[in-house]
Amino acid sequence: MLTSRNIPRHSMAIWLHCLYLFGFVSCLERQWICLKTPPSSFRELHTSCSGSQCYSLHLFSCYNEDCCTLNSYDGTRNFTVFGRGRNLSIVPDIQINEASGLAASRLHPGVLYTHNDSGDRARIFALDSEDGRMLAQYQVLPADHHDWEDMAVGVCPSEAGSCIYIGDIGGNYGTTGSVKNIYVVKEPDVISGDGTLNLLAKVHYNWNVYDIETLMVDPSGDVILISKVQGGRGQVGIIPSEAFNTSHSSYNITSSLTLNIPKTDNVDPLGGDISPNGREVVLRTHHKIYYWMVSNGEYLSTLNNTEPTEVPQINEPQGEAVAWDARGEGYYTLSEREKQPLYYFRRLL
Ligand SMILES: *[C@@H]1O[C@H](CO)[C@@H](O)[C@H](O)[C@H]1NC(C)=O
Ligand SMILES: *[C@@H]1O[C@H](CO)[C@@H](O)[C@H](O)[C@H]1NC(C)=O
Ligand SMILES: *[C@@H]1O[C@H](CO)[C@@H](O)[C@H](O)[C@H]1NC(C)=O
Ligand SMILES: *[C@@H]1O[C@H](CO)[C@@H](O)[C@H](O)[C@H]1NC(C)=O
Ligand SMILES: *[C@@H]1O[C@H](CO)[C@@H](O)[C@H](O)[C@H]1NC(C)=O
Ligand SMILES: CC(=O)N[C@H]1CO[C@H](CO)[C@@H](O)[C@@H]1O
Repeated sequence: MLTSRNIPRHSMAIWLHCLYLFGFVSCLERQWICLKTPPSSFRELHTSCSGSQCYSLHLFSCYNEDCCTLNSYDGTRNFTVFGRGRNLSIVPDIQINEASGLAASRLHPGVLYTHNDSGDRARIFALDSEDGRMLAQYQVLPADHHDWEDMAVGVCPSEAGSCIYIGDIGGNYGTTGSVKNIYVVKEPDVISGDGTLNLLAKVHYNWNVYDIETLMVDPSGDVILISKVQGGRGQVGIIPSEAFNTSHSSYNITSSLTLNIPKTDNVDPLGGDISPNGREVVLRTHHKIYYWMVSNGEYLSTLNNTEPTEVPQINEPQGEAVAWDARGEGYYTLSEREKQPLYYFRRLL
């Protein structure tokens, strides 16, 4: 909302076509105008009203506005400017009490998928991204759930369509580390009730790392895994899309590169996601979210030799999940434990 609660940060002017009702502002048309000189604070420059509809020119700093998106901009775009996170809602269903992965549907606008950490059955949940409500749950068949730690949505490996990739990749599997399986199912046609998703492909990978909590899928269907290590500088490995060619494929990851993030005080990273257009990566550790811009699909080398930009995050009790929205305009985070808030960080420029 356009209130003085907006913390001044980025200078711009905005034309709004707004409806003022009972003290709330709802903005219909919006157009950004870039300014050369920063305004000192939020200021309403001009407003003209007819009935309950108003057009106003505001000078303000867009930090956490709720109702306005970018329509045009003068060219010098900084992709790494995201708003302070917004608590969209808590996820009310108590079955979702250890959400360790999160991914946005590419088929069903406004739907997010999640799953519990180790201890649950082989199932995923579909959530409403606006109010966190559980819309449906799906059993994945045949599949086991030892320690599912991340999921991603991307192109299917062998056929057209949008698929969900689920990683049984965590280190909570007995004394031997992870079971090292990746399951692929097609996105459900319908989001409702209790359903089943049949396995489209499964890869068992061999890789000499113990624990993984980050699984990402790029636009070609290649799967990128990052191991979780003390200090956070895990290994980045890749399983090519072609490896998902039978229901019991196996693949050996024989080379990997070291993740380039500032050293953390924990065992990191905890989750990541590639944007739908493949050009951006977000990755979370215990206390930070990092962002990379990636060109030409060079994920491994970029994650190895480019320093990331830190982007906003909100401390969560046990946050492991991060996911781009289906249009790549922002990212969500969700924490483990019951009734956690779903946060959304929207790109501002
Ligand atoms: C883009 O924005 C980020 C975050 O605000 C900032 O750290 C970075 O320096 C900016 N880059 C450019 C080129 O202005
Ligand atoms: C998030 O918002 C919900 C209401 O939608 C509220 O119940 C909850 O307390 C909020 N949580 C935090 C941590 O702000
Ligand atoms: C499946 O892909 C793997 C890895 O690319 C390859 O070695 C294997 O020959 C393929 N199998 C089939 C049946 O295509
Ligand atoms: C993969 O590694 C296993 C041992 O971990 C080995 O038995 C197998 O031959 C390897 N497969 C390929 C294609 O290199
Ligand atoms: C890139 O990976 C290599 C090989 O693992 C490693 O030696 C190097 O330190 C990494 N570079 C960075 C900046 O992390
Ligand atoms: C309802 C349910 O099965 N929830 C599970 C979600 O995952 C956590 C984490 O391991 C389990 O403890 C819950 O039982």
